[in-house]
Amino acid sequence: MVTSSLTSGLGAGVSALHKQIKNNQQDKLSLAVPSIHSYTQTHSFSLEVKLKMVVKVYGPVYASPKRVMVCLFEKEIEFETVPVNLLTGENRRPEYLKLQPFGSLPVIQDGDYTLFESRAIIRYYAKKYKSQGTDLLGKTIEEQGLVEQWLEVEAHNFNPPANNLVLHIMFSPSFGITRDENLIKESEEKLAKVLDVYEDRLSKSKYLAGDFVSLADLSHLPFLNYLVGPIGKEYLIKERKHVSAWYDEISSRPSWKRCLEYGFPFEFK
Ligand SMILES: N[C@@H](CCC(=O)N[C@@H](CS)C(=O)NCC(=O)O)C(=O)O
Repeated sequence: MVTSSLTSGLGAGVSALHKQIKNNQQDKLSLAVPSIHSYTQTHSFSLEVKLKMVVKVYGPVYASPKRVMVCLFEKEIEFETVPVNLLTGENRRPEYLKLQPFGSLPVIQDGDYTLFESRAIIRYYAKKYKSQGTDLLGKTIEEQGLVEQWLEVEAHNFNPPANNLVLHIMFSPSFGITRDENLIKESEEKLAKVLDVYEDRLSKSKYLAGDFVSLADLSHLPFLNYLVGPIGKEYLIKERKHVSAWYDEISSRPSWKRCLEYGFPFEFK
């Protein structure tokens, strides 16, 4: 989206720019704008042109992009989404691989700044807009350390078994993966042990890093949502009182409800 405001006389170049802005209401790439999120240029003759670049998030129906989107909503960062269909291999096309050379979702584009890896993206925006929207990083260095600790736990302890369950129960037919019952059983056992640690932690604090919601909590939402929904593992959450209360709390945030409106790769109840 491009916005402009003019307050006085125009030079020829500026007039041309204004005309171009009017012709490019949606910031098409033909408009030579600076590569930053939001830009305000004030000219000596009181002309103010505001050019606003909207963040693009690729693949909004999938889980890892939703990890990014929930944080963007919390940070009140405007974004638009670009559909990418994993099931038809759109993520293997050369244009997509230029943005994300491993072919995974998500990737974001912010002007000409491109970033992939969902947790790198959420850390980037939580730092860049620390004082805008919800502070998701913690106030003190100690709080920030705990946010980082639990974000790492999500990535390395929670996500691998949860991801195996999702892949083998939900996606195996569409991705041509042979459903591996042993892996499903083993992953569920691993995940149950991880959730026992969470139960203990959440009996002592409302959220993972303390009494404030953070990146660490929100980062769990996409795969928790699959577990309680299409994967049929809701009992893993519900049978743990504190984990259950935590899930209810974070999944009822308006930011997450807005993510759900973008839909899923498959229809499910
Ligand atoms: N570590 C990556 C993992 C992303 C990921 O696994 N994305 C899935 C969608 S939720 C995907 O793109 N899978 C297809 C593929 O990697 O080829 C991140 O967090 O961004």
